[in-house]
Amino acid sequence: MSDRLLVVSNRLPLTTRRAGTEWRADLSSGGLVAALTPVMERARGLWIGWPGDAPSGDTEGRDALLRSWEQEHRFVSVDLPAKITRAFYEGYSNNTIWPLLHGFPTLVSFDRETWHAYLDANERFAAAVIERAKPGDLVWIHDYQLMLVPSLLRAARPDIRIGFFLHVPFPPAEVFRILPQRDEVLHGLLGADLIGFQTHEHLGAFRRTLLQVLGTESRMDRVEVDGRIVALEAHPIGIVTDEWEQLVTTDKGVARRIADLRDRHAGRQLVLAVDRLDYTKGIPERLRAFRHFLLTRPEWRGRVTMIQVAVPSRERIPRYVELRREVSELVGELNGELGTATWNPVIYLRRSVSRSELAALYAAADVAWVASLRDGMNLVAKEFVACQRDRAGVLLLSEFAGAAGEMGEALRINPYDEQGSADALERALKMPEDERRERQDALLARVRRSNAISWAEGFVAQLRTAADDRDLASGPVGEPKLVALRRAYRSAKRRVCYLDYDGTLVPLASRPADAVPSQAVGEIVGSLARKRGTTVVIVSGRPAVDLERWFGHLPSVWLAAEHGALLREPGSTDFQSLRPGAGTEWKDHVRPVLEHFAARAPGSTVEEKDYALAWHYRLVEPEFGTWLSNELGVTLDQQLAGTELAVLRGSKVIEIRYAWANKGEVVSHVRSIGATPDFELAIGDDRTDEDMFDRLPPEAWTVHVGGGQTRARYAVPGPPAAIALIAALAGASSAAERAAD
Ligand code: GDG
Repeated sequence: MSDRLLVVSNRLPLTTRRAGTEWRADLSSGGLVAALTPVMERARGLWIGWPGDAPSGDTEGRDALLRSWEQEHRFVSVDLPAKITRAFYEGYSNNTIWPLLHGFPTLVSFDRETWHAYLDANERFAAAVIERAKPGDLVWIHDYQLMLVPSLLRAARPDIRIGFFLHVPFPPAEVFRILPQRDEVLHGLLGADLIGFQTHEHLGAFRRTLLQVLGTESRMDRVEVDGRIVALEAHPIGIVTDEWEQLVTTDKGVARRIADLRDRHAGRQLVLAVDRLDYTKGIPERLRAFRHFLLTRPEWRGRVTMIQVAVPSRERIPRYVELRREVSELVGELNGELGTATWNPVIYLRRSVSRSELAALYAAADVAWVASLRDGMNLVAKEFVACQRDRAGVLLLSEFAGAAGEMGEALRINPYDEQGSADALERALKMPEDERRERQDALLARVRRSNAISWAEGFVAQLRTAADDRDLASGPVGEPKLVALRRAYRSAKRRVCYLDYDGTLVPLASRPADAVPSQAVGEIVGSLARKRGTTVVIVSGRPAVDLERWFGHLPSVWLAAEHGALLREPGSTDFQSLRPGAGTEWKDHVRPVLEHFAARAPGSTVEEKDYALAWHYRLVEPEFGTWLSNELGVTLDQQLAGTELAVLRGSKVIEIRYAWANKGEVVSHVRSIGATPDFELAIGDDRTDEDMFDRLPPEAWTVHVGGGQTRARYAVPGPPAAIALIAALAGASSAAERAAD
């Protein structure tokens, strides 16, 4: 098995250009290149991406150049025909997905043609990987331009390991769902073994979107799709801290520039802003806040200068052209209005500066001001901290940048709040040195520790683990061997059998009232319960009255109703709450919501239990029912956030109950009483039964009933097989034959 790393990103870190009759290529030195180079070298990696131009006319020289880059630098070029490049890059990627993921729905353009170009380009990237990948290779796909590549690779090459990292934010579900191709894009991502996000907030938004759009439930760190586990992770990117620190400490040119900047601005504090010219970065908002600062605090005029570096970006998209004009106007007005013959409030550099110049600016500034309206991470914040080293400038950081989650010692601002931002700026400019130093030391230590190298190595290590574990929970689980099961049962002294009811002892029925146990089933469970040394626990979501009616007469059985909210011990005639004192007043708030949904969906009903409420929609037209159940689930999730209650999505039912009322708790409770059993069996058919399987030790006989995903060790096809299995233990063969009829 190969273990190489194939990095896939929209842009290769090189740019080709024609110089006279020759072709040349320049290597770009971004943070991603520096972060990935060490892991790429160790893993004998390849970098696959677009070189940034379109082949036209005589391409021989260019082809030869690209081939040589592939051999020397292991950069593989994916060529995109000119006719799709624009629609793919400026169209769907930057005019649809970018504003969508940054939460600017009004800027999202919807266009079938650009979607087709996106699909086409993603197929080309995937094809380049498919052609070169060897079995076992790790493929790491970067960012929003390539969200379909994971599933395209999964379909063609299940033998490789696929990771995806989203550098930009993931928006709230309400925003993402406006995308006409929302299902395709989500399924595209879910082809990966690992999906990484910058922050837990983005990860949480992705999970809520899966639920709301696809009806797919997930856990904090994983989602199960088509018999696989897709690992989910918040994995914030860092910078190559050493490089920046070295630039400011050892590079003579940088030292000269720093001295020069300080000299020229002697007697003034410098406030630095560095951004791509993008509407997500809050450039106009910051300029307006700076104006407000100078207008309301005239004593600062002449004593503080803002340097704004704005790198032009995506200039063929009208919104960016408009922004460029807006920023120029704002700067012009501000300087015209408040500047003097010897001082300009803003120095505006609308171009890219060299890395050394940037490092000098970071080092010379007193304050860096990050005003992003939305930002995946924001590396500028981290680069400033690295370059300041022991100088201890102050960072103003937008709470909407991913970096805010990690950089608690910065002064947090809401960039939409002019006055709040101006107050924070004044605080920064006046901050005493010991406070600045304390904040800077903590920030620097963290920026050094969570750096780009550890980020890249961590992601790759996580991808290896995720891919190794992806099939653990799935794979065809076989039926248990009855002979072995019986032998284990007989040789044990203390046995506990946990039996689910609906879908296990009786087939699922359209109306719960119709799912009554046959006499034969009653006999089988009865004879198992009467066996010496055997404890039977009926664990069901049903209300207590149902279990009481059907199994109440049996000796030595535990009855666990409402998923364990209510328990009846053997020998007792009363059900007790698993958590005495749990209230039920919440039902008065939730019931009207369920009734509202029941009124909208003919055929659906509300069921009231002692400690739970449920909305059943088995009889509702399937598509409408599923859609409505997603709506209800999301509404309730929001309403119940922070309470002890949980929303459970079952088979054609949404149930609200206490989070502690789950079948896993029943297992723990029964196991906490008496000696540890030497034989344990649990049989169940739905998601709630997985909690039992999880809580039992690995050697327990866990049996899933029916098809689909499970964490049980075994599976049987349906209730008749489940009953046959129980009968085999109970020695109730004649009843079993009747039950099968
Ligand atoms: C995306 C996400 C996420 C800027 N001006 C110059 C220059 N830069 C460099 C900076 C920094 C980078 O560009 C900008 O990175 P950001 O993180 O601030 O923002 P995006 O470009 O939008 O990046 C973002 C990032 O991906 C990584 O995951 O943090 O949230 O939007 O490194 O130094 N570099 C040079 N001259 C300049 O004038 N040489």
